[in-house]
This record gives sequence, structure tokens and C-alpha cells, in this order.
Amino acid sequence: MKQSRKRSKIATAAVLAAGLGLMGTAVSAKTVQVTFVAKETSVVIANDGTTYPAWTFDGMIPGKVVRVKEGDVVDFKLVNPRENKNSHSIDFHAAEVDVLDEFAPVKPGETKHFQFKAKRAGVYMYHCGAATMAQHIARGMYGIIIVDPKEGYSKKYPKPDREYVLIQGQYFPDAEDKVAMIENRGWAGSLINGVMFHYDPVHDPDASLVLEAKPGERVRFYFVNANINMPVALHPIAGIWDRVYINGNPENVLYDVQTYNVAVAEASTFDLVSPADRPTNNAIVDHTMSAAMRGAITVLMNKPDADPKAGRGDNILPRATIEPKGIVSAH
Ligand SMILES: [Cu+2]
Repeated sequence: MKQSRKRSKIATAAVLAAGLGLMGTAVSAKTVQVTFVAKETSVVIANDGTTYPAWTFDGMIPGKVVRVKEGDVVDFKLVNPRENKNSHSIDFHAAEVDVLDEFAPVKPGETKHFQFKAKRAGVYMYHCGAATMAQHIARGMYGIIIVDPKEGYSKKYPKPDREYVLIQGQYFPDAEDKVAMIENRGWAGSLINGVMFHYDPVHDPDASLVLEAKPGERVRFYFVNANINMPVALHPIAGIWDRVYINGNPENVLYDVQTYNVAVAEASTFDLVSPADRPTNNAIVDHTMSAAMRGAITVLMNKPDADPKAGRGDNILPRATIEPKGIVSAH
């Protein structure tokens, strides 16, 4: 009943649009302004306050969540302030443009401005692609752009009760050793949203956050593999992925999956539904043990008193507030 009312509303909108001569353009498509400022700055990468001389978008690892609707135009600016020492760039995996034009390096003191239309629904990585790319990604220049489907929710793509972004990256303590990054040598940690064991007080007593939901809720994870060289074997310990949407597109749905392999620079969407009749916990892990034990474990608590704000609105990528310790590098 609800569904058919919704359909008739859409039909009405189409008739109105036709009457106004708007057919052929998506009625709800809009232009979304996004600005990133490249910042070469120290950031905290562990719950104990360990800092790292990062390169970032806007001073954070990962950069901010960009969320648009299929058909929207992204009007994008990358500012590379004069104080920086390096050229930086942007590579939106959701954009179909020219690598030598839109994605070209931007020198310190310059700004790049371009537009692209987000034509295909899904979840996509973005990152800096300036040379040496492995180093610019390893030092923190990456994030997610979510392109929500223009059709909205459906039986195949139900509305989730909570949503969380999880972005996994590799931590190379020697920030200058580009060759080690390319060759996968010397990596010491797995960052989840920029911090090792970010949401895992079980393995790291300094961790201050967990992810929360209520028993029986559908929790949707938007996952990006921002590693330099390692695929991710994403598994929800004590659960089974109810659905996996490859590349986050509702058309690419898999049901009942224990572990899904996420390639480097791939992003996908994962739905988890916990038992409704009892409180439970899941540990979302990269089942690749060398990564799990270096930080790629996230606790999801499914409890009746879950914070109603958790995993909703602007709280889909929670960031722990951690005091930095030790010497903070100026660059
Ligand atoms: Cu860069």
C-alpha cells in the first residue's frame, strides 16, 4: 500500500516535470559543492596518542565523507596551500574524467577546480594520486564518496537502521621510505578510520569507542580498502553478512556471505543483522591475521540501550578524540 502510494507520487512528479518541460533532466539532481584543503600535518594514529607526520585532506585521516545522489554534479575544489612542500591531487573513483586533466597534480599555492557528474550508484574510494602515489595514500590522503542510488530504498536494498563507514589503511612508520611502501615492507599497523584498533577496547585498552546498534537492527557498513598492497578479507565474527553489495551498487547483491575479499582500492557495502532476541557483539575483522593483529578489528555492540545518534546522520564515521603524545612534527 505504502509502496503504491510512493509510486503514484513519483508518477505525479514525472507528469509535473513533463508539463514544465523538465523531462530528460533528473528532477532531484543537484550540484554539491565540495572543497578539500591539502594539509601536511601531524595526526594521531593510535589510541595511546602516537603521532605520525601525515599528508591529509583537511587535516584528517581519512578525509571527510562525501555523500551525493546518483545524477548529482560534484563541484570540486582542491586547495594546496603555499605552506605545503608537495604537490597533491585528487582521484575520485566515482568520476569519469581525464586523468591528465582533472586528476593532475596541484602545486603548493595553487587550486584545482572541476565538476563531474556522479553517474553510477555505489561507494567509491577517493585519494591523492600525486607521485609517489603509494606514499601519498600511505601518509593518509584517502576517503570515501558515497553515491546513493536515485531510486532510493527497495526490497533489494532495504533502508538500514544504522550506517557506518569503515576505511582500512596501512601504517608505515617510516614516512619517507617510498620504496618500502611500494614493496610492502615495514608496515606496522592497520588503521581503521585512521587509528589502529580505533573501535576495539578488547585488544587495545586505550580504545575509547565502539560501534553501536540495537539487537535485530540492519547495520550497513560502507567499507573502503585504502591499503597500499593488501587485500582485505572482511568478516563479521559471530555473524554472517546478510547482504554484500559489490561496489555498493544495489544491483550487485550477494546474500549470506561469511567473508568477502575486498581488493586494494575497492569499496563495497555490507549489511549485518544481529539476532533480535538478545544482546550480542560482533567483531568486524580483516581475517588476514597479519592485518587483524595490527589493528583491523572493530567491535559492534548490539544492545538495547544503544545511543540513538550512533550510526545516523553525521555520526557514520565516528572519530575518537585522542590527545597527542610525544614530539609533534611541524610538517
Ligand atoms: Cu598528496
